[in-house]
Parts: sequence; structure tokens; C-alpha cells
Amino acid sequence: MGSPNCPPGTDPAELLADAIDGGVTCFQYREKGPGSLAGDGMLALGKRLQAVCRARGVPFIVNDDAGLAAALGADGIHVGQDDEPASSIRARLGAGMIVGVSAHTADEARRALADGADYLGIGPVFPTGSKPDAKAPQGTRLLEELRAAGIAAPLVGIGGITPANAASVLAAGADGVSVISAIALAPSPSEAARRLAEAAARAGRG
Ligand code: 3NM
Repeated sequence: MGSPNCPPGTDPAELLADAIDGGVTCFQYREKGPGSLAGDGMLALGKRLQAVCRARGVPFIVNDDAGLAAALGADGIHVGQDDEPASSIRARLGAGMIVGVSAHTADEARRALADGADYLGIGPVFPTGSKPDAKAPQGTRLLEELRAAGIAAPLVGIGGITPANAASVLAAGADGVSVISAIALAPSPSEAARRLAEAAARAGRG
């Protein structure tokens, strides 16, 4: 999540604190899209969100921007297919860094794992309004395919996931679900997070 994902007038740090109190176990700072902050503003919001995560013992991961991740001393970085491979990011940012990679095909998934990714984001599972350049939704097919192929790495489903459909993503083999709008635009972010955490617990991944 980043500031453009939050309802107007909402403090992203308060929203994040509410969501973590509801059950979010990992946070990715993704400051992208129309109205997003840049430069010092992006860094300052990152510091505030990281402080919220630290106070609650939740890992803080930065999307795409290795310079920002290094400047903040983030716990991890998440990259897409057009970015630097996981191996060279880790070499640059340090062995202790969590490195996540988005994958949309089995080949991309295998390559990312061979490159040393710690986990994969698999999506979009369902249609999403949060990423204008998202690929076509693919349902849970790729999650199932990767598990059937014996891939045991941590997989996180992403794209259009809600408390109502999360169970199907977890049943397909995801270890967790990654969510923007179902939490950030919910009337109660903590309640939405609580329902997602319950779905994970019911699937044995709480
Ligand atoms: N990446 P929401 S889908 C950031 O498929 C992102 O790689 C995707 O937002 C991918 O939970 C997506 O609101 C947007 O659908 C997720």
C-alpha cells in the first residue's frame, strides 16, 4: 500500500496501524500511481510506515526501489519481472534482505527462485483496480500448477483478493494473500484484516 491507495483524508500510517492490529503479518510500501509521493515526501512516509511496522513486529518491505529500501534500512524488497534479478539485488543490499519477486508464469517463477527469491507474488488472481497495468486475471491456475510441480517456496496470491474469496486462493496452495484495496478501502481496515487472517487460520496458515 501507498498513499494513493488510501481514502482521501486518511493518514496511511493510521490505516496501516489499524490493519496490523486486525491481523496483517507483513507490509509492503508501494508508493505508485497518480498522486504518489516522490523524493523526500516518499522517504518521510516510508519512515512513518516503517515505524508503525517496527512497533508491531511486522516486516517492512519496499516495492521496486532498491535505493529507497537501502535508505530506509527495510527488511526486504519486492521486485517485478522488469527489475534487477533477485541475486544481484541481494548482492547489493545484503544477504539478510528478504527478496520477493512477482511472477505471472511458471517459467518466471522458476527463474526467480533459481535467482534466489525468498518468496513469489503470484497474480493477478482476480481483476484488480489497484494496478492499471496488471496482466489478465488468471484465477488460481498458476498457484495450483506450481504446487503440482513440487515447488515448495512461499507463494503469496495477489490481485482482487478479498475476505470472501481468500479461501480459494489459500486452497490452491498460496501461503498467504497480498491485499491492497480489500483492506485500504474497507470501512474498517482492521475488521477486513481480521477476516483475512481468519481465512488464513482456517486454511492452516494462520
Ligand atoms: N500486483 P488489490 S496485482 C500490486 O499481479 C499488484 O503482480 C499485482 O491490489 C500482480 O488487492 C496488484 O487492490 C494489485 O487488487 C493488488
